[in-house]
Amino acid sequence: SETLSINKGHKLTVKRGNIVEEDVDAIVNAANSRLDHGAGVAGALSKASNGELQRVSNAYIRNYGQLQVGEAAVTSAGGKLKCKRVIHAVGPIAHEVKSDLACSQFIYQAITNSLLEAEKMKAASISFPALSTGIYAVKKSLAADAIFQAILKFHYTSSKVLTDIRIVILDEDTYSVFAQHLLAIK
Ligand code: AR6
Repeated sequence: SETLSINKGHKLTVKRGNIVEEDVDAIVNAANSRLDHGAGVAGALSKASNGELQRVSNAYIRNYGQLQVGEAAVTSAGGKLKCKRVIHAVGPIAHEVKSDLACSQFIYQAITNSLLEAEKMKAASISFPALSTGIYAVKKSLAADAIFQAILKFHYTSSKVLTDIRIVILDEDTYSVFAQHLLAIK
């Protein structure tokens, strides 16, 4: 894994692994607007929670309605996952967005909104997936740029409690793109 020390005691890490196994205060899910956790990160989280994450997500949708692209919503994790809460972030679908700029803005928003939710719940640690780079097919390099921009911007303007930010990626290709980007920031 690659780690960047943002400042005293604050770190940003890109690591290879299954996000489901993360022992952090909050895990961010790569969700869709309906919080319908079929495949990818969402499917894996839902399965690991024994279906509990889908049940609480259905309740969320009944109460508050669907999410927009770029939004983030918090639910409990259900008890089986190591984290207490899941932050559902909705990234853009590559072929539904007009331009690369719009795509990166939606990712930036989704990550920023997730960080704001993490701050509200006073999370000290959080694990993000490589949002939109799987089923949603956004260019890995574009997604990496937007995700790092959002995290660094947030860090310089707010975070006091949130000291451990991780990006956890299952596949080798996506991991190497994100690790290269982090090295470039260093
Ligand atoms: N741990 C870490 N990374 C993973 C894992 C895992 N368990 N599984 C996949 N990845 P995706 P999206 C990587 O498709 O593109 C779902 O059906 C994967 O290789 O999970 O935002 C939702 O319900 C890729 O690099 O998210 C939505 O409908 C990255 O995580 C839709 O997919 C994100 O892939 C969201 O698509």
